[in-house]
Amino acid sequence: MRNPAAHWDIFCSVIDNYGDIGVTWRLARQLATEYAISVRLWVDDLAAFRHIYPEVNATAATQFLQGVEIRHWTTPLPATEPGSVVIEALACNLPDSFIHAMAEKSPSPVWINLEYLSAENWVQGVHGLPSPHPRLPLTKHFFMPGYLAKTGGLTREAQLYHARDAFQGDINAQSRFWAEIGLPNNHALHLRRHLRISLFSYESASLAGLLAACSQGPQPIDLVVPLGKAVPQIATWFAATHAQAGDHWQRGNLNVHVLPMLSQDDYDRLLWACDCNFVRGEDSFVRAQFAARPLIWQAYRQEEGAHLDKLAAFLDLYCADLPPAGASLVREMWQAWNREEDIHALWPAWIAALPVLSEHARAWATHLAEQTDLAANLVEFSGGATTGSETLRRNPA
Ligand code: TRH
Repeated sequence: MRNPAAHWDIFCSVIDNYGDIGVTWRLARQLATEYAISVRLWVDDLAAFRHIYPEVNATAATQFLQGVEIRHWTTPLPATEPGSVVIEALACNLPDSFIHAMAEKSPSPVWINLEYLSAENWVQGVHGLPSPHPRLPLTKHFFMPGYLAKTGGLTREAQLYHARDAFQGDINAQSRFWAEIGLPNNHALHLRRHLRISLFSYESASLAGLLAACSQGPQPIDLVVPLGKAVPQIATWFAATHAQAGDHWQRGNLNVHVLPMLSQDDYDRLLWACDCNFVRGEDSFVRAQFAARPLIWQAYRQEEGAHLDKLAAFLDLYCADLPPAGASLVREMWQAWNREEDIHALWPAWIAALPVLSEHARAWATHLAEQTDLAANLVEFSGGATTGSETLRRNPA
């Protein structure tokens, strides 16, 4: 039963890539599905949104998908009554007209500044801090996603681990999935002892070393690559003149399969189905952690190497419970990948360590599930978004 009185606005400005819309779309869906909140998601770039959710109409001013009202964030913004909670996601800066409408509302909306994810310690000191508006009777609150106790947690739907375990335990479901995306199914896979690895990365000087190591390795590898920034570089390595979804290239023991970008839910299935996942940025990184599979993360490059601080902070958390040999291998591999160094020499040790890394990845995913998720923390922080009528509570979904 939808709670019409509890109405939230989420604003997303697509900077570049897909993380901004990836993070906000996932959160909006969860709030609508699990808390019956009436969510209005404002997005300035609907064309980018379509890449991760093809059902989006890139020209519609308003559309309703998966229980979320999606509004095209145009400038000027049409006059709109703000919701009881307003989430300004990933430093997108709300339109002034909307802020003034918020100031006229009584009671004032709960104004949340949802920041980018970091494992760094300082995040705990900022989470929840108020930031009063200099002129208007409004206060914005910092809300920091994170892995640590005093943070807002991570977006994790209630049924995610159940769906993951059902899929990972069902070889027929996996075979159907591989067939749907145009790859040989599992039975053939097991006969050929192929490793399946997904790759979602930025351009990188490390890519050539990875491809060479896979090609020269002793085990056949299917490298599954959704269309994106790495594909042109991979095509060049194969001396292919062009690259498009459906292309397959092979050299030595390396088979590369180029896919279209998948829906977020199909991309989850790809992460669950593979033996190892290269991911990037924020949202694919979190989803790969939930997938309970070994992963290699490429942080989104930032000025003065700030992304390397984020990398180091996460490695401290992730490697804490790894056996020393595994911990140093993960640190070496991730740092080399983020510094765009050659990882050719590290690759055989990485492949040999997959059983240990897989066990750790599952333990890490289990650990993450002990943390209250971001949506639950947002609802609780917003006073359950009570609107005098009822406090929101999670649907069993
Ligand atoms: O696309 P990104 O590099 O986005 C980045 C990061 O979020 C970074 O933190 C931010 O500062 C920058 O944008 C502005 O990586 P990310 O975060 O993994 O987002 C990708 C989204 O695309 C994620 O929601 C997963 C989704 N996706 C699909 O839905 N289908 C696919 O096939 C693939 C490969 C990704």
